[in-house]
This record gives sequence, structure tokens and C-alpha cells, in this order.
Amino acid sequence: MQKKVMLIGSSTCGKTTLSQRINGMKIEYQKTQTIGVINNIIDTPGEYLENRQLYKGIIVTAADSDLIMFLQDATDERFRFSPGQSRFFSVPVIGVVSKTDIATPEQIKDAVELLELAGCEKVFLTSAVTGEGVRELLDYIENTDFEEE
Ligand SMILES: Nc1nc2c(ncn2[C@@H]2O[C@H](COP(=O)(O)OP(=O)(O)O)[C@@H](O)[C@H]2O)c(=O)[nH]1
Ligand SMILES: [Mg+2]
Repeated sequence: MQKKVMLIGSSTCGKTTLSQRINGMKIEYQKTQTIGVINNIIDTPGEYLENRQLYKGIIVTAADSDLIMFLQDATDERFRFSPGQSRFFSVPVIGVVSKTDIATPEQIKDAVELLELAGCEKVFLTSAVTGEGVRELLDYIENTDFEEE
């Protein structure tokens, strides 16, 4: 059974590029069919977080996923997730820092801290351009049993 992954992040944080990279790598992984499919990509510009109705919609859709990924662009000055945000979801939430290839170590460290503060149980550092960290992310999705907690 394929795992359903929902990707949440602000516009331009790299959701489309990362999902393309993951889909490309899935082809190399042919031995298995269980790699997470990214079936849901949610842009969260301010309006989503500020509009209760829209946000409720995300929560409801998310309940149908096996895993949620919060994606934060390391080079984005604005942090897009609030402390404890993961607790609104009924499925596990992990953090993904994007664009590590063009970020400073300080920016990466800040993004990791933000995602941990948002309640992500694990944080991966990735670049969809160089592919750095994407294999580790896929291995984690592949090898983890995301039972209801
Ligand atoms: N340097 C770098 N640029 C990236 C990376 N991921 C995405 N981008 C660039 O960031 C911009 C927005 O990416 P996109 O995937 O469209 O973001 P989305 O709006 O979240 O889907 C594009 O110009 C991408 O080429 C990355 O890992 N490294
Ligand atoms: Mg996109």
C-alpha cells in the first residue's frame, strides 16, 4: 500500500520542485511500491493560516494522509509555522528544510529550530536542486510505520 504524504508550505518554498525530485527518485526505487506518494500539495500563504475556514479544510484533508510534511525554505526570512502547530493534525508531522544549497548554516539552523518548535518529530535538510537529503527523506518515509499515534 502506498503511503499518502501531504506537503504543506508557503508559496515558492519548493513544494513542486521537491515532489518532482521525489517522483524522479521513485523510478529508481522500483523494487518497492510503498514509497510515499505526494498526493496533496497545499500552499499556505498567510491567508490559509489566518482564515479559520480554509485552515479547517486543510486539517480535514490531512486526516486522510499517512504523513504530513511541513516545508520551510531556509532562505525565507519569514517563518511560516507557529509553535505547536503540528498538534492540530491527527497524523505524524515531520519537518523538511528546503533550499539548503543556497542557505547559510545559520539560516538552516534557524529553520530546523522553527520546525522543531512547530512540533515536527523529525527534521530533514534537503535541496531539491542538488538532491541532498532527499534519499534520507525517502528512506524514512519508506521504512517508517506511520500508525495512528
Ligand atoms: N536553489 C534552490 N532552489 C530551489 C529549490 N527548490 C525550489 N527552488 C526554486 O524555488 C522556486 C520555487 O519553487 P517551487 O517548487 O515552484 O515552489 P512551490 O511554490 O512551493 O511549489 C523555483 O524557482 C525553484 O527552482 C532548492 O532546493 N534549491
Ligand atoms: Mg508549486
